[in-house]
Amino acid sequence: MWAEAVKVGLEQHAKGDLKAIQYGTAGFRTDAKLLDHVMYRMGILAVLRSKLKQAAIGVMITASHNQEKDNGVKLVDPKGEMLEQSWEALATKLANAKDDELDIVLDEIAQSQGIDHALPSSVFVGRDTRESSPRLAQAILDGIKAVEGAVIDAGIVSTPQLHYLVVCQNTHGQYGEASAKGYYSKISQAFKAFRGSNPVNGRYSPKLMFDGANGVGAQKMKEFLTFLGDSIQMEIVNDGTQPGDVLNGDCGADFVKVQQTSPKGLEKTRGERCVSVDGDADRVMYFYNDKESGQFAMLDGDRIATLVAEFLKELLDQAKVSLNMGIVQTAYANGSSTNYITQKLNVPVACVPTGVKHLHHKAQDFDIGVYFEANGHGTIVFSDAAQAKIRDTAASSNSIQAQKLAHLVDVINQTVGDAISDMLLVESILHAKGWSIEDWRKAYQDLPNRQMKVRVADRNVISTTDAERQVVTPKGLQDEIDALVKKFPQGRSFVRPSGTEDVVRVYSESDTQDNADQLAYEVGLKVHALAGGVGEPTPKPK
Ligand code: 16G
Ligand code: MG
Repeated sequence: MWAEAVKVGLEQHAKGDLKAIQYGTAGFRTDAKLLDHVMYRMGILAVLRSKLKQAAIGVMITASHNQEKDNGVKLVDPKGEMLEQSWEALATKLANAKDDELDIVLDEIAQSQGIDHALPSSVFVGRDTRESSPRLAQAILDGIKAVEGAVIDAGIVSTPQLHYLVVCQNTHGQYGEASAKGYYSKISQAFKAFRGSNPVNGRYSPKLMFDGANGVGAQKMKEFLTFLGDSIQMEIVNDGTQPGDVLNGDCGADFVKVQQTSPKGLEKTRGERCVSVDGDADRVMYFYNDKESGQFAMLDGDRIATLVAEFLKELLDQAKVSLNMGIVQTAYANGSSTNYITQKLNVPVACVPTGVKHLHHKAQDFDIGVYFEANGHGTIVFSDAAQAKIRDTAASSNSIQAQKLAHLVDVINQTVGDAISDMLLVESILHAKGWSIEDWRKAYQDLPNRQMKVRVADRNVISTTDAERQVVTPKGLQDEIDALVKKFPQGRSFVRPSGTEDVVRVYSESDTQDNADQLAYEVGLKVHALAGGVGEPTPKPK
């Protein structure tokens, strides 16, 4: 049956002799010019997955914080999770099948998975604002159509909105209404109910600056504001409407995090609370420039995790609701944040490999799992029992704290990290505490750190263990790193192959910025020497 079904689409969306591509941490991601056939095939695969799961599946077209010329695609599983790992391999196999063998590979997948073609399917397709996205969305729709799948074209949405739609659909509206309006209404109502009528409290002011990375986040934030009314006063910059605006160009959450500096348009702010989101609005970064000195200060995913966990803990205690809570981080979490969590908050903390799927999965071990990557991706997941307990307590007691908790649960997009929902969560907490952004930052002092890339011939020669904190191969590299780390006060460093770019990443922290830079540099040299470095090593820090 496949040969006939895919015939028309194959002519239009041929792979030809394009080179192989791999389903990585966040799906397929590369130059948009190389993705047409991949999209067509992922449309087909999404239909198969939907038939297998008898549930709606999501397909999101985005390359997140990558440059405008790139694009990508990721599949969203029925409960909003990232595509199951065993299917990543099937996706890779299907994407790389020769054109004239596509029908055979499809047949193999369908057979091995026991897929019943007679069953119905439903696929939500969303896309970001990239110029290539409409064309690539069409290739996906063609794939879905080829195998007679049912499609819901969500148009331009943020990645977290697409996850939300899938979950709403699959819970038959229990999680919320499966529409953009449903998303805005649910979150904004909960936000307003939590906050009450006065948008000002103590040193908290509802004014903030929003950097939309010239992407979908800016568009969606504007739509959101019509629901939020005057509960927030926001100025949006980098909204993608001005000539010369470039997606993620010197702006956005990734730029702010990696460069440790203000994005375009917000360099001159003084004291204002600023927020950056990334190209598909699933990461958020807070920052400000000091009122007097102009010094830049950033509050990243680690800060959000500690703020949220501490606040939830207080509310749970006050509401006398007993639930276990844990925080999930990756090796990129600043050492100071981990110390703060274990020593001050007394909350269990787990470390997992980079990538949302690992964090999300681990967070489900707790009644309340707070997970954040330092890069600003994260959310909070509540078990069904935890939600029921919070709602029952809110309904049956006069505890204002329990009611507040119930509202907060609805501010949070539990389906995946969501920059805008996370931002509203942070705003809720700062408001409740009457805190300025400086107050928030006082909790602990970040250790200076540095991230760096090293180009190597094959990044897969590096393998790691212990949640990426230890190198296994190449042999000897870990001993070298250990020896270097010992030379630096409060030194820590690890290296890992990137899942999204053809590089090895180096991370270091130490007592001063100079030391962190020097440690990263020296570790980078070792990687270059022992792992097949290409070109010149990174120059010595100034
Ligand atoms: C992807 C991941 C993100 C991770 C990043 C690391 C998802 C949806 N996204 O963007 O969680 O932090 O990759 O990139 O899993 P790297 O492997 O290139 O360092
Ligand atoms: Mg993103």
